[in-house]
Amino acid sequence: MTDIPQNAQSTLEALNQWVLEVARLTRPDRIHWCDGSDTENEALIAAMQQDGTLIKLNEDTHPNSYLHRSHPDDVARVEHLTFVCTGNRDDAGPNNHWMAPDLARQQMKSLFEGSMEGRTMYVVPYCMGPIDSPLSRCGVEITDSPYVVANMRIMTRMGAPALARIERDGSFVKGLHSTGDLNPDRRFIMHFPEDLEIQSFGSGYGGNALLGKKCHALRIASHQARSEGWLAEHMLILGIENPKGEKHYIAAAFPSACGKTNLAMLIPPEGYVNEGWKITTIGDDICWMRPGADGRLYAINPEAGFFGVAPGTSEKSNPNALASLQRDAIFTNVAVTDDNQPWWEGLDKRVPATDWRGHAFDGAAGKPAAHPNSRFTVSARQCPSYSPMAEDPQGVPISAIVFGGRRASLVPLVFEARDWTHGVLVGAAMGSETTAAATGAVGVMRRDPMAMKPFCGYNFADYFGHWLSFDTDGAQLPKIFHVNWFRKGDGGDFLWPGFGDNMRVLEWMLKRVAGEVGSEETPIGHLPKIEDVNLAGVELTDEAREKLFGYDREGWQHEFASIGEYLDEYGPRMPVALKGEQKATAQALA
Ligand code: SAT
Ligand code: MN
Repeated sequence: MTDIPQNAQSTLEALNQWVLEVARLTRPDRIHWCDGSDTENEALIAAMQQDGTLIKLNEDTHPNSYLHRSHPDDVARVEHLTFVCTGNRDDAGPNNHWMAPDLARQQMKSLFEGSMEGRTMYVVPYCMGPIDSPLSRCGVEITDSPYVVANMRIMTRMGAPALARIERDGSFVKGLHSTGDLNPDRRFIMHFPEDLEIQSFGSGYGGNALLGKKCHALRIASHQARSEGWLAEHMLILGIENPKGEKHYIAAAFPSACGKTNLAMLIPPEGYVNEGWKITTIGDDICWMRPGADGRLYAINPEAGFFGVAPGTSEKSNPNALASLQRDAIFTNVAVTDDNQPWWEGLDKRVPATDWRGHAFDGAAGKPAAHPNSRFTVSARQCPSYSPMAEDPQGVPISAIVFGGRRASLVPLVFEARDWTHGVLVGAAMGSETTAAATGAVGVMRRDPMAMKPFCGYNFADYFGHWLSFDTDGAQLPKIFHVNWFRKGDGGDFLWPGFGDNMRVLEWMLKRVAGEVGSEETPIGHLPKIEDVNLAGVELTDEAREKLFGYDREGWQHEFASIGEYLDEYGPRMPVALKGEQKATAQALA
C-alpha cells in the first residue's frame, strides 16, 4: 500500500463507503463493479436479451446491434421534474426548478428505499473527456439498469481506467440512479451541485438516466466550471480544414433536436469537396472549454459517443451518422422492418413492420412508426468524420462560437456579434421552438439562452456574468455568430436548404475570422453581404434572399423589447453590462 498516495486511498475508501451506504438503502441482491471490459459487456447484453430489455437486430445488416423499447411514458427528458438543489434558492435562479437540499434528499431517500430489491446494483466509474486530459472530470454512477450501463460504456470512458483516474484526482461526482417502477408520479432528477451529487429516480431515458451526460457534464459541470474558470456548454465541436490545409475549430450551441449531430458531421457540397474543404467531428452535444496559455479557448468533448436523434437521419441529411450506425449500436424506440432492421421516419421509403411500441405498424393511423425522440447510441470512433484531435488531452483551439435556434420568422440566416459582450447578449437572447427531446408541447417559442435553459446548473444571471468574465486583457476570444437554419417563408416552407449547404455559412464565418470580407452593419450585428456568401448551385427565391439576408427593423424592435423583459426576470443579479448592451441595441433600433 505504500506507493498509493494518502488521498487516493481515502478517495477509494470514500467511494466504497458510499457504495455500501447506497446498498443499505436500496437493498440490491448483488453489487457489480463495472470494469468496462468486452466480457462484462457481452454478459450484460446476453442477460438483457434474455429478459427482453434488448432485442437483437438483423445480424447481417446491423451486426451486434440492439433495439430497446422504453416504457411508453418514459421517452424524453422531464424538465418539470428536474431540480437544482442549492442551499440558497437564488443560486439556482429562475431558470431552474429548486428544492431545498434537505427536503430533496429526504424525498429521494424514501423513493430509493428498497428500490433495488431483486436487482443488481452496478457501480459505474466513468471519465468525461480523454482519460489523460487536464480538462476531464470523473464520476461514478450507481444504477440498477443494465441498459444504462451499456449506454454509459459507449458514451463515456467507463471502467477500470476511470477508476484509476478517480484515485489520482481525489474527487468524483456521485450519481445515484434507479429506474424504480417508472411511474411518472415518482420520477425526479435532483442535482446537488454544491456537493457534486446527482440523484435520479423513476426514468431510464438517456438525458434522465445516463448521469454522465446532461446531469454531470452540463448541470454539475457548469456549476464547477464557474468556480474553476472554465465553461461547460451544450455545444457541438467541429473541425474545418480549408484547401490551404489550415484548420479551425467551431463550437456551436443549438437546443436538443435542432441539428447539432448533423452539423457536427456535415459533408460539404461537392464543389467544396473538390476544392479540398473538409469537416471533421470532435463532438455533437457537449463542449468543455477553458483559456489556454496563449489566451485562446481550448475545448474538449467530454463524451465518447453519440446519443443522437434517429428520425430525419438519412443518406441525404447525415451520411456520416448513418455509416456510424451500421454496427455495434443501441437503438431506442425506433421502428423495425419485416427483416428486423431499425427504421425511422425520414430514413428511406421502406414501410416498417413494427412501430416503436412493438405493435404492427398501421400507416393509415397517421402516427409515426418511430418515436419522434427515438435515439441511437454509438461510439464516436465509428464515425467516418471523427477527428483524432478529439482524443487530444489539450483540446482544440476554438475560432468561432455559434448560437442558433429554431426560428420560423424574423431571425436571418447568419449574423456576427460586434464583440464579446454583444456576443454574450446574442447567446443570452437565444429563442427556439420546443422539440420532442423534452416532454411537453412541441413548436412553442421560448427563450433558451445558449441552448442551456434545461442544463445550466445555476442562476442564468450569474452564468451570463461568468461568460462576460472571459473578456480579459490578453484573451484571444473566438468571434461569436448567430445562425438560423429554420427560417420559413410565407408559404410555410423552409427557405434555406440546410445540411451540407450550411458549409456556405461556415465558410463565411471563417472569412470573417480571417478579416477577408466586410459586412452590413446593423443594430443587431454584422450581416453578410450576400455576394460574400458562396451560393453557387443553391437556388433561392427572391423571398428567401430577402428573409435570409435581410433584417426587419420593426420585428427586431419587438424582439428586443421581449429580450429586455426576459433579462429583467432575473432582477438585480443580471450583469449591468448585459442590460446595457440590450438597451443600447434597442435604442439603435428605435
Ligand atoms: O436526452 S438527452 O438530454 O441526453 C439529449 C438531448 O435532449 O439533448
Ligand atoms: Mn443535447
